[in-house]
Amino acid sequence: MEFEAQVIAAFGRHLQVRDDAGVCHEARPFGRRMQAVCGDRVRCRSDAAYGEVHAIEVLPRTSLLQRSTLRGGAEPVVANIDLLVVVVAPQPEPDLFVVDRYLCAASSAGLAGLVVLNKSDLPGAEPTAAALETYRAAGYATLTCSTATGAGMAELEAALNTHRSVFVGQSGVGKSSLIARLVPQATVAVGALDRAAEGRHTTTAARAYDLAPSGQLLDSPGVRDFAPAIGALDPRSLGFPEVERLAVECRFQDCRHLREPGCAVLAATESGALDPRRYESYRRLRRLYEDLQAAASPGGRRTPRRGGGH
Ligand SMILES: Nc1nc2c(ncn2[C@@H]2O[C@H](COP(=O)(O)OP(=O)(O)O)[C@@H](O)[C@H]2O)c(=O)[nH]1
Ligand SMILES: [Mg+2]
Ligand SMILES: [Zn+2]
Repeated sequence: MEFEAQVIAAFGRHLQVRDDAGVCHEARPFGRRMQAVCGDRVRCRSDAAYGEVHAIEVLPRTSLLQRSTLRGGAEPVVANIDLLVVVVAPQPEPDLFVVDRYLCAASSAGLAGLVVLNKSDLPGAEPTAAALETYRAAGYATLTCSTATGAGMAELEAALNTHRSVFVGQSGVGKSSLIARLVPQATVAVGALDRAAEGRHTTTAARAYDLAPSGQLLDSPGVRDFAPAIGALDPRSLGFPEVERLAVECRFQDCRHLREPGCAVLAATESGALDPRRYESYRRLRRLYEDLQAAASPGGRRTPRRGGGH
């Protein structure tokens, strides 16, 4: 028998799918090349004789968040979402370069980006709030909340409840705590280290939670290092909205905004109109982008600089 279902959890090649009647099944992708991720809609075949369900086809995706492999290839992370929520907190200390890269991956996938500062109850929340201001100026939605005090939780819920969102961010920022508050019936492990998935090359594990009235939240494990898939990035801006806005004024159409004459991005950095840390982040991603392009091309270098200069 064949049926369609949504992948609601993916642990490598172990899938949990939910059919349109709401029944969940354990399933395995059929064949080595079939790669289904959380959020995917899949066509399944169940073999009554063996009690096994196979996902045999991934149905067309409305969106796909992808990351880069060390060789410059693209690896799917989650599918069919419309909003990427990057969670940061005063503790653990935010790595804003990783936040930037997630947001670049979001824009290359056509997703809106929301930056959430959680743990606003902790001292040290103010400097992080200043960083949020930079994201707001760039054009992203931002929000401050605390799962400990409940501050900002109603606003967060309102921002999410009609979207299909993915939560990303460093391990320990409170993604699972946020989900536990937003989806009270969910069982999530708060404080659990996402150790198995922290490396770039380990299996991606993600899980979907329903959110009333029509939203869905996808939890994804924390990663220390995230690079957007380079093939999907806009070569002109790499997904930085400020750079995209400025680049139309650059003298050269193919300006890389590094040291070209007549570069509007460099001019804006010098005048202070463009945040220097965001520009530095652009520069690092540009270097990683070019390294990975070289690595991915035939005869290319095999080991690009990791993390683009971390
Ligand atoms: N002070 C404070 N601690 C929080 C808050 N939200 C989560 N935590 C704590 O931060 C730790 C990591 O939370 P968790 O949800 O597992 O983070 P995840 O790794 O991003 O899923 C846990 O000890 C939580 O209790 C908050 O708003 N304020
Ligand atoms: Mg977690
Ligand atoms: Zn330029």
